[in-house]
Amino acid sequence: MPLLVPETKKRFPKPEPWRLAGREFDWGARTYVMGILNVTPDSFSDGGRLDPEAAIAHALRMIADGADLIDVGGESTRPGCEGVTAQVELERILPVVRALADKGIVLSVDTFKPEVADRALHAGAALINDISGLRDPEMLAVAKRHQAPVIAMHMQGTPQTMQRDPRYADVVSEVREALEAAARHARDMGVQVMVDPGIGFGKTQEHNLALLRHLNRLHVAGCPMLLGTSRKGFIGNLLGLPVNERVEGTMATVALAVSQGVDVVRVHDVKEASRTVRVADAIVRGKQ
Ligand code: HH2
Repeated sequence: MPLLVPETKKRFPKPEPWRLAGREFDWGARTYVMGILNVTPDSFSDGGRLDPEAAIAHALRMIADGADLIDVGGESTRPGCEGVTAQVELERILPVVRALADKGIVLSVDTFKPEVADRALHAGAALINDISGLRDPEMLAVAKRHQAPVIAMHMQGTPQTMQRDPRYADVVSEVREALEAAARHARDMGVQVMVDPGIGFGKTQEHNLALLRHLNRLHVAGCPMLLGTSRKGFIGNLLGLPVNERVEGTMATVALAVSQGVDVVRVHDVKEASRTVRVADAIVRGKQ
């Protein structure tokens, strides 16, 4: 039986595999699961884990549940949130990054501040997750210095301004063009890049659904793609449910992401996502 290869992926060669903290990520072979570790008092669904010991324990649980890598964040980016200084962000994440990197866990650091990325990479993180889509040119310089890849996420505006009146003539084409530009920019600097359409960042309900419907059209040649839908507001809007009851809605998006060739899913509910991905990969990629 022929493998069901997502349409857009057929047009592109498989991205080259990446090596992160000694582990190979063979894009296209299967879907990888990124567990979310927010070391913040105010993240929208899992804030309140400021104690390093509790954060480390939670990360280890996610690894045991099947996470391939952990995304450590020290600043909430939920719409309208107050920012924190680099110093505060570093105090929150560095002890956690050091402890988890010592255990050989592959870590990304969720920050748009080059100084925070630099210190976290020194402490053992393997890649940068920049929700501002590489807006600060210093971020690529940091990545290049450490030979670390970056995740370039799409966002109009900033977390403080993004929810006000987002406008797109054609959201899918505009997000794809922005991702292509960010990827070109990173590659010109010699930095590996993963793209992410930035679900929920400066987008309306309709924008989010259109992007999810057309993930196939958002691939950028040679770049793996990450998707972050976990427990987000658009699921709550559809189901009328609070953040702690959005796991089934999240898993619907995870399965559909696999069918459209997404390479990494960023989730809070790792056990459920690992199981969903294994079944979806077996169907879509013939991977058992
Ligand atoms: N979403 C959030 C944060 N970082 N990074 C990428 N690459 N893609 C995403 O979709 C994404 C992200 C928001 O979710 P969360 O971390 O759960 O909440 P908060 O920003 O409030 O800490």
